[in-house]
Amino acid sequence: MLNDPAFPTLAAAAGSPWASAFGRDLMEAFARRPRRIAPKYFYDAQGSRLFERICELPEYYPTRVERAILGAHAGEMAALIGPDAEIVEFGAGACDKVRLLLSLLERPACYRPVDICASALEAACAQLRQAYPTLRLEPLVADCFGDFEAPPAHPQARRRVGFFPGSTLGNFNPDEALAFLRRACALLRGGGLLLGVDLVKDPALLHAAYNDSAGVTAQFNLNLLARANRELGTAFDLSRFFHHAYYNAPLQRVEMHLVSACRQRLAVGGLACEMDEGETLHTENSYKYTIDGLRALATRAGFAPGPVWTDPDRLFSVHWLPAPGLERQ
Ligand code: AVI
Repeated sequence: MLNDPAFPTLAAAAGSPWASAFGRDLMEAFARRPRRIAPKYFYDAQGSRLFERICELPEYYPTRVERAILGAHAGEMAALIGPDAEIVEFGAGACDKVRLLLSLLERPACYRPVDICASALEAACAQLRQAYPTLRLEPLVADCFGDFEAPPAHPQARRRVGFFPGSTLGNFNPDEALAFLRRACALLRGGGLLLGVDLVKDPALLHAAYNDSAGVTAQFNLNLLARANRELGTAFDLSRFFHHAYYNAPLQRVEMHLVSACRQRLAVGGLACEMDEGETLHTENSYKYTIDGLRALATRAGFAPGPVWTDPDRLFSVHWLPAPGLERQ
């Protein structure tokens, strides 16, 4: 699109903030209809803080329930991970759930948290260093969901194990989820993946989780425009947009949108455009899986289906997915 002669004004000069990935993707989002942008742009420092607050909300059950599952079964999980493992956490954020495992692992070779947000990763690693002074910590600032080049396996590691909690897999569409799992399977050959995935459930519970009464999810969603104002110099008037989240049952996903409260003219980089009243910028999908559906997807990606743990209400699931291949001696 950016090279499309029909949109000559979309090109941004090198060095301009509009030449950044966020700048280019935001321009592209407004240049076509329906308007949508990838949810990874929620996570600047402010968005990461808001997401941490979401995780503590009473309505947002995934964090609480996944934590309870990990806490109840960490011993079994650590035994499956085995000794001398390199742990790679995808989209590690605050690196807090891994703590439930770390102290139970046998001689972990190293812990490699990967996250796109440098400030969140730095803060998390400073705390981890205090709590686990002997742990070899090798953080990596990278978009592990894009063209992620994994560093070579740690020389002392017998196997590499992925940790991907929080149902972030649900933020990919099914093709992206399959592609991510295929890449992870190749990266983790001889080891495995410990994966947390949110389950299909009563839509009322989903609605409450993404429309919390304190309005934090709304702030998180609107932060995307606030971030554009900060980083790209746009002049989005946040009072002219509102948060909308609903469960799209046929597609098994919660959709988040920013809805234009009125007809408005917008300048997005070199692009002048309009948004009609009620028109939306689609900011996130959060797919929900059945246990069988997730196992079928993981199997297509090359993993073997392993044990699955869930809570008594079957709200959330954690899967151990072995990645076939030889482990190092
Ligand atoms: C990070 N991700 C799994 C969250 C989710 O539930 O899809 C992001 C989120 N969006 C709104 N609330 C939380």
